[in-house]
Amino acid sequence: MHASFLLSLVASITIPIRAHDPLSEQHIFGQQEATWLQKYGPQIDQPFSGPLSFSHLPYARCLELEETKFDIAILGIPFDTGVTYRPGARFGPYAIRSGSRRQREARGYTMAWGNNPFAEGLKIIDCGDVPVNPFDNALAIDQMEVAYSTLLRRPLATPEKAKGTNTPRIISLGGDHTIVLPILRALNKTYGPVSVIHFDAHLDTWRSYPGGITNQSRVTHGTFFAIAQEEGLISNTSIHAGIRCKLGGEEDIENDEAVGFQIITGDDIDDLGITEIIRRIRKRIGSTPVYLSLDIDVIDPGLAPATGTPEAGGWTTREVKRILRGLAGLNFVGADIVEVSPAYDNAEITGIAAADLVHDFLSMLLSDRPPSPSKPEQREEL
Ligand SMILES: [Mn+2]
Repeated sequence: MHASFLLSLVASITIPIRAHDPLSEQHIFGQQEATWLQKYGPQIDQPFSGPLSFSHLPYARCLELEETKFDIAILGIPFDTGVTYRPGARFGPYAIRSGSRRQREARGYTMAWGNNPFAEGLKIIDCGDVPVNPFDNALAIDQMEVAYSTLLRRPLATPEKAKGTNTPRIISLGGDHTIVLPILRALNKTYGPVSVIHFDAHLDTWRSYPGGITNQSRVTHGTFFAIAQEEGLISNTSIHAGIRCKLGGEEDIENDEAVGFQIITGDDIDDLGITEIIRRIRKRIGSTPVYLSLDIDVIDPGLAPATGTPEAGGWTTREVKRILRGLAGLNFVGADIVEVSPAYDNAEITGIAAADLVHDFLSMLLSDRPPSPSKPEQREEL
């Protein structure tokens, strides 16, 4: 076919653009003198653009700006000098925020929860990172406690929606697991001893790291729960979920019980199932004030490789998400996700999983009860 014939054919089927149509390309591209605002309106942040805050939430340096109020704060705690194996979790808050970029209020609704945590009328903001000292752990731990206490004492932004509490809640982005010791110290001043729901491959209740002969060297990401128990920060009603690490022996389990924990193992996901795991956690916690701590290494390294002490044979991200849905309605005083160490990540797998779990934390904190697990009438139609 001759080229000129093709061109004339294309021309004949093109719909003519009308110059007076405000949506016509001729009209839009013809406005050479218009400013961006006149021509295109607000400078929106797209999922892949804009400054980095969790899920594009408003960002404020809350520790410094003492008038800043919120109901739920996202707080980065980039501390990683308490690890026993791979370092790097100081970049966890950055990785989780980066993994959250496709989450935002306009796309915050999930079928699983039946809610959009960003559209419930509560003020949720990203309070930035605690400037922890990377050279002196004693100093860093005090900085973390002071930061957390400072935010806990902040008045709520919308107390009328608070359902009986005057205390804001903080979702911390670690950092290695050591950050939970100063967090529990801060929570203790407001709530007294709390229960802990602890998702992790490891117990984190060891009394000390071998060779640690000074008091400060006892404070690690594997010992903080034992120290918290010695300080009276946690009640004897805590529970682990997902445990599968190798131990020194049965004495570790006896010690764990003395620290106040029951154990749900990694294998229990097959032997008990998700529904029974949820039932056991809820029974253990009851109505006590409870802190949720999720070590990303509870998830299988195939699905969350970027962590400091990976353990094979873990839970899937989906299984953890389903258990979290079953915990809504417990008396949560705060939550964290820790041990994301993005130098070991591939294609942001771990950062995206962690960000998604934080979205679940928000839905969980805002729900009075677990969402209905299924809609049978709809399922029958499928
Ligand atoms: Mn841990």
